[in-house]
Amino acid sequence: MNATPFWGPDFDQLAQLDPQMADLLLRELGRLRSGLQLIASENFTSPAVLAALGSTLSNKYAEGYPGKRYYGGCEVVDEVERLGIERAKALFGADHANLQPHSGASANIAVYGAFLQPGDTVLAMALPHGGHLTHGAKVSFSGKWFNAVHYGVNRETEDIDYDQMRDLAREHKPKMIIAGGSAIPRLIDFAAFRAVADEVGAILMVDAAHFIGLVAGKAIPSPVPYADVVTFTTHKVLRGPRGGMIVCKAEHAAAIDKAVFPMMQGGPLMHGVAAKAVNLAECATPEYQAYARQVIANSQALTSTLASHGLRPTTGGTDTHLALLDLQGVGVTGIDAEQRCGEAGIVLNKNAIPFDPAPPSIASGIRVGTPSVTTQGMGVPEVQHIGDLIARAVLSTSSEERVAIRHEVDALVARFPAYPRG
Ligand code: DSN
Repeated sequence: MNATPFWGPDFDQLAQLDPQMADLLLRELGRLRSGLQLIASENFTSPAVLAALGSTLSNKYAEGYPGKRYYGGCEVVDEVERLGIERAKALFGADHANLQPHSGASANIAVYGAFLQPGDTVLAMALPHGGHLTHGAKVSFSGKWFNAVHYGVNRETEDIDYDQMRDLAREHKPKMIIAGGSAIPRLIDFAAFRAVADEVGAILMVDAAHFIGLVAGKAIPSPVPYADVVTFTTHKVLRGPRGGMIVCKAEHAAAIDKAVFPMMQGGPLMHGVAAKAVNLAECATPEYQAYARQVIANSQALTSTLASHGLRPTTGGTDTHLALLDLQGVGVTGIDAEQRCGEAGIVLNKNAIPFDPAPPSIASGIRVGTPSVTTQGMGVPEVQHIGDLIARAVLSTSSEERVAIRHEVDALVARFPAYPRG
């Protein structure tokens, strides 16, 4: 076995103690290195973040918050968490930050817990139009325990239907309005959401999971000045460890902290909190800002190339790291496109498009994103090439064609390796 560690010498110990697991970790590293990773919500986090994740902070129970813990021995992790909180407040210009949510869904659950009672009304974007499960989908706690009302996109523009959102808010008087989702290629008008929330007396929550990295890199406008509370995951464009975070206005700080712990979670994952803090320092650099701008330039170039091959971008394009492509014009389903691309070494996901006639398990679209390939150092010429490869794979009719594309993918990623060998 070729044990090539990138996160520290402990890999050799793992390889000795548990070769079976070590082999699986190396296989996954090999998978990341060998294909094109275009899932819009994924990225390659740094060795420094991985080092914090693999640290002995994993051992520590630290229920509570810095200076107010339920366990002894928290003097070091108190400093870790304080450092992370200060970095988050500075990076996002926020009054308050909570780094403890284990995930984006946990962060969202905490916000419901902080502001709502079961049965209260929430207004959010419909999942089939680009929303999220935790925004009131029937199968989620949010749809089971709360009265969720949904706005969608305008049929013509395919962008958020702000008129519908306002009209539904006036009609249903939600206690909370949620902006954000998982497949929204365009910038969101936070001022419009704020105006409606103020008009009906609702809390405004922005779920910024997908685009917070672009905000951190100052490449797009921030929701923080407009929202009562902003939730996000830390592992998408932001490029941190897998996890969640909340920033909010000072007046909501106590309610948010109490909702994360003890209402929704127990002990924080302090290795994850440390890794989030490391990532926040990385995001405060000019290099990260250049990265965020390049993610968008790459996304726009990729989208234009795909459009030139007949893969239609919904809303006509993208302002962000992701695009949603309608494949109906080329007569291929989302699931077939995902499988064909997978065979060609291109990892992406099928995705419902607004007003999709196909069920979500089949879908009429695919979603592509550029966070990972941009981390690898690829620029516009490379993503234009990737656009050609995706189109060829989607339109391919034989395994032989897809094997030939796979060879071109191999050649491209060999020039831009993920986790380069030292
Ligand atoms: N699963 C994430 C995504 O892919 O967008 C959202 O939670």
